[in-house]
Amino acid sequence: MLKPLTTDIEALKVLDERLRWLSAWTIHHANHVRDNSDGLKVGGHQASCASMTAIMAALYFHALRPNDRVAVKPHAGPVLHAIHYLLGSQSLEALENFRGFGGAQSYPSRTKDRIPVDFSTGSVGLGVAVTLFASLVQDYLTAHGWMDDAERGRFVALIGDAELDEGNIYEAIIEGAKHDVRNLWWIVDYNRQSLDAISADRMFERFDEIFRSCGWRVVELRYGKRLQAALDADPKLKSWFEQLSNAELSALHYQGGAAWRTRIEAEVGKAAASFLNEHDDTALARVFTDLGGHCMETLVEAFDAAQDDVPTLFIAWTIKGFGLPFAGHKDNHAGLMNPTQAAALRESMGVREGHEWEPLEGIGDNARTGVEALLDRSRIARKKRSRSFGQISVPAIPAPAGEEQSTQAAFGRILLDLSKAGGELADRILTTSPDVTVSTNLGAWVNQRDLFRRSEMADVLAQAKIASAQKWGGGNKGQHVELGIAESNLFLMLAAAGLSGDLFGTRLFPIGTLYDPFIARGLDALNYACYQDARFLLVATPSGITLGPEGGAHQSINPPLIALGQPGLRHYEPAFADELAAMMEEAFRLIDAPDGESTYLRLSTRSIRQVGRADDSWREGALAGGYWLREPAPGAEAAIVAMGAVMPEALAAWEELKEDVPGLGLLAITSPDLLHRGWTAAQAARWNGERRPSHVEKLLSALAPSAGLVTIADAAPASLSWLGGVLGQRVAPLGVEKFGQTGNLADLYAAYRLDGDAITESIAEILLPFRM
Ligand SMILES: Cc1ncc(C[n+]2csc(CCOP(=O)(O)OP(=O)(O)O)c2C)c(N)n1
Ligand SMILES: [Mg+2]
Repeated sequence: MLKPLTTDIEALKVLDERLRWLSAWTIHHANHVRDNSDGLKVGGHQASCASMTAIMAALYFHALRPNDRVAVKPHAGPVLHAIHYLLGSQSLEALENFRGFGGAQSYPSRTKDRIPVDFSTGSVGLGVAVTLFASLVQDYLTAHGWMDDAERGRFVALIGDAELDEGNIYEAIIEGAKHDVRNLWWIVDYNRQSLDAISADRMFERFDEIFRSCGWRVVELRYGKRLQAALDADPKLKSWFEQLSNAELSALHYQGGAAWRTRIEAEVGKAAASFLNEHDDTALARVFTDLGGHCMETLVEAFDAAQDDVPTLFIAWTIKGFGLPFAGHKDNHAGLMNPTQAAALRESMGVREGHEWEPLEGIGDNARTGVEALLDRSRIARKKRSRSFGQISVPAIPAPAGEEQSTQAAFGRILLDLSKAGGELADRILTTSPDVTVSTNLGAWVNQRDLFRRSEMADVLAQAKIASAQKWGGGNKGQHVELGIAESNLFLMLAAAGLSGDLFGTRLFPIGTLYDPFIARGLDALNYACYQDARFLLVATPSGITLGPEGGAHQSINPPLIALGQPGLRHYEPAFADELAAMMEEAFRLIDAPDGESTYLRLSTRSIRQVGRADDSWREGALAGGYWLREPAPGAEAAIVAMGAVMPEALAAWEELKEDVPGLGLLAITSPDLLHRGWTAAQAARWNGERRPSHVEKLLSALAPSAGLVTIADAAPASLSWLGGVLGQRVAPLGVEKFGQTGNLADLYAAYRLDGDAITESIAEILLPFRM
């Protein structure tokens, strides 16, 4: 690597200041200049931006290479926008509309911002950890021959120090150590302040130890060059400085030079006399604010020195609000400069009033040439990378044969068949599971396709001739990433693998499995994956109280409701193996389609008798959310509406009641999520004059307007009870509302009213008004 010229360092310093100005001004403009019609506070984080501008200038205008990807600390979003504004890839209009509708987003967004954003951020901790899994995906793609070494990059996370309290970071680095992850730079903006308060003292020593023990190199950038020189020259001053608590440091940074002088005079005394004589108050403040994260020479040196692929944690000491009037103040997290303070900052930066947005306004000719040259040379991507879809043609997926099957077993069988048949889709599938590979029926697939490991892994037990159904060998062609039990890691892995087409140009078909109740364990990471439009297939099994003897701690009740409210994730809940095959085919198609999404399959271990099919007419309805498994007579007064594993009870009840309740229908629901979406979309379309009934409206209009529906699902009854609202039909909802207990299915279904008796009683109740 070429040593940076002195002029580059000077130019980087100018850019640091410019980023501080532009980020502060963008936020100020949104809060104090732009019209505010509703009186809501617009907000933004000037202090959080100011503490990172030197780090980001050194990174974006010096250290980053074209293939590097960055997750930016959410509240430093305006700095990222300012960088792209200086590079010509962000528009003035978007900055003027920061936090406004269609403007630059408050927190960097892959999908909504017009600039290239590698990873969306917002929920702290997740943006950090996802870079680790993205690096693992890069290793996977390289090992599988889909990526050249020359295309490989480094994964950088810019982290707030309080973000280090998020547990998901540690779950990730533990997993990373197992997989020998590399090419990671995590840079902590160690300003020792969080949102509420000043951080706990000396916590960073703990962080230091934790990271080192996971195989990371830790580089502490505590002092800038000037501060280092001053402290080296005066050991007493140094030991005094180093024992200051985080709170004392913050207070002194806020109070400034005179306060430093008073404290030093009182506490170091004569030993520091010559140092104090040589520095007036302004110079004192300048020396003590020269922390590593604000010193360009220190940053550039540290980045240049870390050229191998060892994962590296940089702890860069900074001051929150550096260079702004509330620097170091403990309440500055959401602090905004007032117009007088903003004008003073503008003047100190040499920016004329009315010229606030001019990128290089007030930068003198000498410096300007160097700055322009550096901007020209910046190697980061200026344009959004195009997304890559439609790479694979998804083959028809046949249903596994078998009179009696569970959807979970059918899932394992379908994957095994796919693997045996071979082909492009099978080769692009990456499976992953947090220690439930075997119990979610991925075992046969793994036996065929092996574990992914960067170095060959022998199946020691097989070599020792110990009989086992699981053959767990692995190597760099393996396709299964086995994770430890940390569901948050599963979703971050799915997020990273689900973005492989966008990040690396090669789309993978990631499949993650876990037990349905533990979706809640990683829910924010799942939401995070969907927010970035990562594409994957999530298979959750077993589910509901149908897992019987496993008991209440493993029974899931509300995931269908979670899915109903989760954008970017389509819920399917099949009852039969042929439905499942159709849904998996659709899920693969959706992974690779521009207007696609991710899919969540809620499966069961209950083996049930499969239904005979006269033809394929059920298929379209099953993929749209539901179909009549037993057609109602036109204008029928009642229907049983059932989803998933309780279909045998619904079918049996239908047989029993069909004589007494003429025309009784049985509606199989395969996706309340899709039905609900279709319903609201049709309503919205009607406002635009388009009259097209939704699938659910068409299904239910086969019944009388006054018909009664008995809904039943092994889930919260609200998953289906809303169906009554579509056409105003009455509903008797059956489902699970209390934590379950252990038991066999007959006992459990009777206790929780999921059996035939409950359906019969509910039908009677719902028809009663007409019988009276
Ligand atoms: C999961 C989550 N919890 C809470 C928040 C609200 N929040 C935003 S920033 C922040 C703390 C910021 O402190 P730090 O990480 O040190 O960043 P700084 O602004 O000091 O650079 C909090 C609690 C969030 N964005 N995400
Ligand atoms: Mg902080």
